[in-house]
Amino acid sequence: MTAREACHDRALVLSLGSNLGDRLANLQLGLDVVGSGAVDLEAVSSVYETDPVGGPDQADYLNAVLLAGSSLPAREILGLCATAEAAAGRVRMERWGPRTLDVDIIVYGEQVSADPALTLPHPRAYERAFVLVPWLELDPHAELPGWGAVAGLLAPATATGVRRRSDLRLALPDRPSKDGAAHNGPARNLPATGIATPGADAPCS
Ligand code: A4P
Ligand code: MG
Repeated sequence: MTAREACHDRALVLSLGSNLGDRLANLQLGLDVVGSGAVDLEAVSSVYETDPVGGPDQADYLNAVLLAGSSLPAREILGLCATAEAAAGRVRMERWGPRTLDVDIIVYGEQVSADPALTLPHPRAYERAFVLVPWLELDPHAELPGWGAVAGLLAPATATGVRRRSDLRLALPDRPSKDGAAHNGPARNLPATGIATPGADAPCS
């Protein structure tokens, strides 16, 4: 049994994006804040430099995808995403406009929702190469509920604006040792999430 099967109900796919300020540091901060809650980060993709999609004329983005597991309600995960964005000093000016950090929930288990406040799967993920390319890197067999295989969604032409930056890297927080006794990280200075994460430090039940 994997750790996720033992501890978490659902597989979580998150996307990170930044095109303002220190883009790499913003993505790392987002990863750290999300991983400081009851979200078990399992893998992070390479960092990709991507042409902006939609919105005003704006700078290129750095994008990455996280694979995780969690048993939190989806609303609490959305709250963690908002906390991460706030920690990076995000200011909302216009839709699809430049941002220090965007953290979106792409998929949460098999959950499907049409609620505008939390739409699952993410309503535009199916057509966004800046999400699909890093996700496929981590999981070549990834499936987007309602859409099918991610590999089948990614038309070669749409991936042209997505360039892997092999010189940039995001780090996952250190994980507990196998006996559960030691925990080395995350070592960075994290802002308080202000979000209740019941059971975050408790053994799996
Ligand atoms: N919301 C609903 N569903 C979700 C979800 N699954 N995950 C709501 C996260 N949020 C979700 O988001 C607007 C509202 O969506 C929130 O109130 C939330 O409750 P926002 O982050 O405030 O604003 P936004 O990101 O500008 O809007 P939107 O429509 O989510 O934008 P997208 O579709 O995420 O696109 N180009 C490149 N290359 N790379 C990028 O990362 N990102 C965008 C944003 C545009 N172009 C880009 C990139
Ligand atoms: Mg967003």
